[in-house]
Amino acid sequence: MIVLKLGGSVITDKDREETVDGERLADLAGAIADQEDLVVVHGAGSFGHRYAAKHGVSRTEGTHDAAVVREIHGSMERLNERVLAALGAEGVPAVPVDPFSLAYRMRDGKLSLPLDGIETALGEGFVPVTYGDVISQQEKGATIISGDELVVSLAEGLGADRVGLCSTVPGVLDDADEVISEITSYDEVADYLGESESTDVTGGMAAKVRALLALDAPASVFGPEGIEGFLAGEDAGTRID
Ligand code: IP8
Repeated sequence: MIVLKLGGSVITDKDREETVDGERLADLAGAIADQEDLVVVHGAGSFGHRYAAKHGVSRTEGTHDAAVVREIHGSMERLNERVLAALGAEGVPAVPVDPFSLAYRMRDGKLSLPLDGIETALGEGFVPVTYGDVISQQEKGATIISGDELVVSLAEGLGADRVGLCSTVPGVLDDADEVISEITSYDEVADYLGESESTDVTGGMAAKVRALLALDAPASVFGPEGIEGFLAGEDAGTRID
């Protein structure tokens, strides 16, 4: 099976509050249309991040304010609805998976993500669609979970064959802005990986590469133009293995 993340910056206009890039999302949904045995994860883009940043909530800084939790989660639900609608319009049997109701963090930050429901949905032919969100954490109230963390946890727990991250860039770039075709260790690329420029409470490319290197399954980071090739099993963007 495949775990595919649609980056928040890919499907939204990251600089305009709660704005979906409808054309881009429809194109991606079209590319996904015939894919079976797939879990989709999407990021927040101009939806969740700004509320999390406004209230100082991150992966490590929690909140006990329920109104803040509702604000962040509500924003992500609105984006999820748009993603589900776009996928549904292309005939993808997409169904929502709400991280706040499903997952929690233990006091040391470790994630608990039960997978029985997702596995059952997959077995019944659905395409579960989940997203970066806010979740409860022991002794911290609620903290942010990034889509990337979900990708890693889902890929490990579901025994994914392949993992794809559809990003705004065509792959991981070197200092001449060329796509690096393959990464096998973090040291190879440490010098090239900067931090994300827009409001992003969950870390940029460096964090993604580290997390993907730790996976058993091969992962690819590619731009929207690479999604069809990736789903067809071809090389796309940067392979991280
Ligand atoms: O865009 C972040 O998910 P990401 C989720 O995948 C929130 O990093 C709510 C900020």
